[in-house]
Amino acid sequence: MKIYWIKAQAPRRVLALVKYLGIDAECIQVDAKAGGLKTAEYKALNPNGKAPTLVDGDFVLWESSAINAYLCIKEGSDLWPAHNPAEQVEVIRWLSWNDNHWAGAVGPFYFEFVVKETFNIGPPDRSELAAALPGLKQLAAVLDSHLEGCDFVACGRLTIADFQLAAMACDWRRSEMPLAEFPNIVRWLDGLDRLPAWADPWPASKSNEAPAAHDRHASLA
Ligand SMILES: N[C@@H](CCC(=O)N[C@@H](CS)C(=O)NCC(=O)O)C(=O)O
Repeated sequence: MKIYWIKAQAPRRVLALVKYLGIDAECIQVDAKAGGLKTAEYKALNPNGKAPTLVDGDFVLWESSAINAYLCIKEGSDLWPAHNPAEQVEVIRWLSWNDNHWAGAVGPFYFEFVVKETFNIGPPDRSELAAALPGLKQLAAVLDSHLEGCDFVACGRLTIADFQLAAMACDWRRSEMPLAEFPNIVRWLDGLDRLPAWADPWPASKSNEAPAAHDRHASLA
């Protein structure tokens, strides 16, 4: 099984799960700056020209949440509750909330402070963010109240929804997201950071990494 990745938030969700579950995958880093995501060969796998992409034999899959569900099904992990419909829709609810609301609210901050630096496209422009503040605070209030007394977003345990929602928000301090006033979100993100697979999901070298299962049973306690 191959996973194509770049050092960015969407592939991070998948690489964290690969490491957390100790999956024996060949993780291939694509050189995005050299145009590696836009070659005809790569776009034949992922027509979006984005990462991550999973290739498992003849099966090709893109979109980090779908890849993570696939990996959990394959590994028999309840981070995607394949056999529990009530839990499944709970996870889908938060994946959907992320893609339709939360990602759009944290994204502008993440772009100004993280993406621009990663791709060397200039300094952050804070004037772009003023208009995004009220929307982010409104959604953060929803998430913060949901996380009251909970360490995880769904099902009372770690699921792929946590990796999905945390992928940009985890950089809130660096990105100047106004999350300090939302203590349950801060507690949740700090808890995730104590998972070695989340804190450092990146394979050690450019390709052919098989991450160890050393923290498969890590807890957030
Ligand atoms: N919704 C997609 C997002 C994929 C995506 O936007 N990947 C970004 C990195 S976070 C990328 O490959 N960007 C490079 C580019 O667009 O050239 C997923 O969750 O997999």
